[in-house]
Amino acid sequence: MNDMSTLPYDVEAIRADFPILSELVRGKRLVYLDSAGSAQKPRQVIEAVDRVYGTEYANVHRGLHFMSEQTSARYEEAREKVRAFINAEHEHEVIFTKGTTEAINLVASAYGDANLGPGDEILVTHAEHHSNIVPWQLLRDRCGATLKVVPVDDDGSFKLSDFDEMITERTKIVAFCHVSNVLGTVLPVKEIARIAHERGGVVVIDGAQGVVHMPVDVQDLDVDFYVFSGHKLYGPSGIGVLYGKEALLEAMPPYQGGGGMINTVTFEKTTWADLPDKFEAGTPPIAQAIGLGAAIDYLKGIGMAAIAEHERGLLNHATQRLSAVEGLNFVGTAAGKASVVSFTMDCAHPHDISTIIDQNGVAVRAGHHCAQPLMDRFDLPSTARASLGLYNTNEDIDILAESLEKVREIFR
Ligand code: C6P
Repeated sequence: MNDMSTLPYDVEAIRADFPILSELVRGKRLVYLDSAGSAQKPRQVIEAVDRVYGTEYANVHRGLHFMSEQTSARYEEAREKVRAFINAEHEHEVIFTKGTTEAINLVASAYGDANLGPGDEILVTHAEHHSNIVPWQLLRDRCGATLKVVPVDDDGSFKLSDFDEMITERTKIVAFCHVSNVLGTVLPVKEIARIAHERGGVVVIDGAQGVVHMPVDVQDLDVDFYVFSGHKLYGPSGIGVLYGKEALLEAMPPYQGGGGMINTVTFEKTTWADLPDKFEAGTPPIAQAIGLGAAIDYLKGIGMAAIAEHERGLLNHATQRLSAVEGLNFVGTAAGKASVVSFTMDCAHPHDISTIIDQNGVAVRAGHHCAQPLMDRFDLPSTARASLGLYNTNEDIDILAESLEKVREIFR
């Protein structure tokens, strides 16, 4: 992906682009630390979606009238923006889905059902989100394969040597997160793909928390599938991306049947449309895709490398400030982690932490983060999680730390 910005990082100017950040919560400044749950939207995205509905809306690829042609062009432009953003080789390797969850289910069904059988293995890590566990369990139960789990260490790090030991010639699918939504651990995707390919496995990367924090180049990583959600990438909800290598997508049967994905239909036989339409049955999320394109334009204007650097600074500050809070324990401290900070406190349950600091306008997520096996691994029912995004500041972190001190006072 080619970043366009050469300007210094101006977080106040960025914050001014996000209308919601000037909303007050219980009379206090909103300190939004739940971007891993869903990120806020800049006005450029909000206006792009508004423009679709206000000036150029019709169904796509179905009409020969002006509005349909306009909307279809904008929709396909969004696909090209996604292609460039992740450096896919071809536009038709970008399939629009509802989100990460649907994209993984698509691969598990369309690729998995056609290629896996009894005795084959699917490898996931212990740090996966339920979206990257349950679809593979469903596949396992349909086809008789085995689901194997690569461990994570006590500090949340992932050891390539563990993976290397567990992968076998029977491993057909390696389905790992790029970045853990709980631990912030960044997995060495390029090395994982190299090892998996040596053994004949196909690599599916859940990039929901990866693509938001760093530049992603799917050709350089050499992954077979890479999936992510628009709403975590400062774009609309209801839109996601499945990137897949052309040859794999070509060979896969459709995931869903319906309008738009066919070439010809008779009651006897249906033939499929070419990529990407074969995997986009029904009216797609049109305004959402165009909004995602606007989010990508916005991110390119800032630069993903610059965002990564800003977030590194935030993570350092958060690590330092929160370490000083008595009785606070970090969950996930792997080297090189992304700006996702999970923690517990010895004096209070994560739900109490979240409820109390919410009184100060501080939004964090508390719970199992849709990663129950990982909570079991750490023997925890839940954690509190502050996830830092491109618009956060050191002041946000200071307010979080002060609010946690109040939690300590209340529960001491
Ligand atoms: N994690 C979180 O608070 P969807 O819901 O399809 O957009 O994304 C699912 C998903 C898949 N993988 C990872 C690594 C994720 O973090 C998520 C979503 C949110 O952590 C909501 S549960």
